[in-house]
Amino acid sequence: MTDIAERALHTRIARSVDAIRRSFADNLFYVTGRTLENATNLDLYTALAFTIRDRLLARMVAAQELYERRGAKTVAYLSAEFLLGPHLANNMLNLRMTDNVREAMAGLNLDLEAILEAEEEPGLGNGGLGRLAACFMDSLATLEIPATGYGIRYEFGIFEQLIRDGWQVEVADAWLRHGNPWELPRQHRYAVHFGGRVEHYQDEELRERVHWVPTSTIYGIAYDTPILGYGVLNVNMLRLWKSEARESFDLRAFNVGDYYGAVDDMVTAENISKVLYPNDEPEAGKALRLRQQYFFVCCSLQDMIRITLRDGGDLEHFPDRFIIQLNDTHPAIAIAEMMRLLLDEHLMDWDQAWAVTRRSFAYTNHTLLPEALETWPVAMFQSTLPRHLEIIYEINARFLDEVRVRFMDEPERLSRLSLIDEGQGDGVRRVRMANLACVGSTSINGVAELHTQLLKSTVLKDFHELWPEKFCNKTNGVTPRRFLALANPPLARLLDEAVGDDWLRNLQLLRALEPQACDVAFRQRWRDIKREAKARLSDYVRRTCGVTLDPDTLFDVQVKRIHEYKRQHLNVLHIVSLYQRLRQGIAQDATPRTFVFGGKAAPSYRMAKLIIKLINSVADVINHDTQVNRLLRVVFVPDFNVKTAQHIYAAADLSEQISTAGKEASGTGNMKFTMNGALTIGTLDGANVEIRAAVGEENFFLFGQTVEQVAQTWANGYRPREIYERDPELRGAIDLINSGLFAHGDSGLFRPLTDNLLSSDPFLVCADFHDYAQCQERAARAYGDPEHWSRMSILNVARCGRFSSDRAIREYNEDIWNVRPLPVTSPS
Ligand code: NBG
Repeated sequence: MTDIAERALHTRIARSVDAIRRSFADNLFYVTGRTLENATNLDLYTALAFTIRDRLLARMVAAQELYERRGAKTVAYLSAEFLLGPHLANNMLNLRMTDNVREAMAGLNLDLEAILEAEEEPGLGNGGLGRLAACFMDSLATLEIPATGYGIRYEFGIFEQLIRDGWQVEVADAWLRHGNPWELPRQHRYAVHFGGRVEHYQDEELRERVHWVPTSTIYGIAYDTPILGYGVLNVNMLRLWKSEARESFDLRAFNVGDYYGAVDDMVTAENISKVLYPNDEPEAGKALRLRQQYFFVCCSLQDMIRITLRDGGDLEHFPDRFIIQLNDTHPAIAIAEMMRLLLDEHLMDWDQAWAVTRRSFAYTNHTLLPEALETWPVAMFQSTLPRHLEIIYEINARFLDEVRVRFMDEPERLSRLSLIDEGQGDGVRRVRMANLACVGSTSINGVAELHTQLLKSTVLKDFHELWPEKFCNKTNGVTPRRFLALANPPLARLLDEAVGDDWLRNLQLLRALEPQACDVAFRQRWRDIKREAKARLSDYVRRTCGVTLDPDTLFDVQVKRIHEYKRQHLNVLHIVSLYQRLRQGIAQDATPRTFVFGGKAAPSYRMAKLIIKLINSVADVINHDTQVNRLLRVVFVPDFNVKTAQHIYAAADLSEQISTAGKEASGTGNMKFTMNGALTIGTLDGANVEIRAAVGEENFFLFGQTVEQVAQTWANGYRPREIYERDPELRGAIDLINSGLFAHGDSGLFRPLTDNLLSSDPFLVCADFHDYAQCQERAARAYGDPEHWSRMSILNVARCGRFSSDRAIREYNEDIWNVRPLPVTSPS
């Protein structure tokens, strides 16, 4: 360890309130050029961010030096998305400096919360998949496992959502506009080629070799973000790639006449890392997306190879140095790229290269929705990555030979397993990325028990029959640091008091809460904390949406991407039917409720956007109806992201996890709610099944068809209109929507939605409506008994230990990665 790193690692002075205050004043002046008198919140934030960064750099250097010196086996987590959320508070927490910082700021008459609020969210992800990657990075560092996250430094992350007249409006997310104190630009820079053709030749030893002659080349530059473990000295790296033109904008490199040509090159190159694609959109024609995937994977693999060789290893032993986890198929092209690098650049022969490649990769699948399984048209592949297509054909030929030996005379099985979809439907041949990922990986996992089981029996059935030993389940988890300690400090303090403060590193310790569920005084404090969180959310909602909420009502919350399979419209139908009952005076003794929604819809997903409009329209009418609005309120919180989420989870009484069974791979919001003491109303889908088993079925509101029943319903010939005709509640709700009441008399506005429900209803909203409404009634009644409700809520928290991402990462490590933790220690 260098002297500086070592010294900085062990100085206690730097953490004192006084030192923080001095360092903050220095940074304010030298970084932002401001003084306390004229600084804005953004300036204060920047100064504080640099103050914290100064304190973590020594740890970062120490950890990276140790990993390098030991040649430590490292997890490379490849993901097109990392939805980190704000850094500052998280880093203060993980450094255990929050109290000192708060005191230092208070000494300057500054409000820490207002400063934290000024941080732009790095929203480099769409939803669960990207957030999972962020939780995993947090746990890897906390468990002292050497790891690097590799991804893309999008200049624009997920769009910002505004609500205008009830509709979603997308605004570009210019998160870097004020700079980013948390990233360190590096000198690592790798060439990435595209297009062109492939030449075959014989080398001196008369071996067949291939040379790719690309038409364009760009560069990837590394930007590192340190990821701190909680309560340990380890710091891992998130390495994100930014694309740049061939040369920096150097006029000498171009002839003077081609100035604009040079500018164009630069623009084209920089486009690659420009913007994150929203998901739930058709893949078709997104050549840029394929380029993005290849771009970050190519840089990442070159980086890993450089590190392996730097430390004196040879590439045959690459799998002893790195284990690469593919987060969904977005980085699956890495399998072909690894082969290309080993064959063409490092001159291995095929068998050796394939043996190394296969040992280096593991694949996580995150979806069962067929439309979400990535495929790329062969023609697009050919023109973008001709050498990779050739390699994929070769992998496929050899793979199918292997299959033929096992399953003779089964052409259909062969065509299902093939890496190429021959395009029976539309005549377009496609590369199947999931098949490539399966063939090139040592391990294939789903993200909840049910999901893994369904993978084995449906989408990846043929692969499971071929290689059952490759499959395993790794149920998702979420980090309690961000989603409990940061999102809900009062609850965290109560837990410290009740079970000691080790629970943040070992969530299973919350078990010790169980006896407290019987303690009347404890339950009262539990309720006080929940009420406080609801008051905070109400305050936030009043400031941001101008809607007043009553913290003494049941807070019923559904926040997640807007998608038909997640069935926000089922929730709305129930609200409309409650409204109708209240209007008709049938339910005046009803439990007063507040329904909270949040989530983004993909910009071209019309039905999802119409659902947002419906929620807002229903909210508008109900909230203004003085006859009912003491008992019923609805609010849509705009721009749901990690930052806004932290206001919401803590405040929920009831968590809506109501996807059609078999559609949600796992869900992770469900876990965040549970950790914060919300009870779940949910179907037997994804991780709900395991949450229910963990917290006890009596502490969970279950409804809806099971996976088997769903299949049966379809097999029987599903006719939603008949349900509509039979069920007066459902009919009433749909008719009320169609009456135009929520659309200023426009009875056509929501027709696409209601017609869809009555004709095909692909997600069985009508089939589950009655059961859902009844279950909602049970939940409302249970809420009417606060002592009972608090007991259930406490038990949910006491039993949520399994849903920590620490547990998930431990399992990945034991079963797939086998990386030895390497604690950074402080020499005494
Ligand atoms: C999502 C699933 C969720 C799951 C997360 C994380 C994709 C493709 N999949 O159910 O829909 O919790 O992944 O595994 O975003």
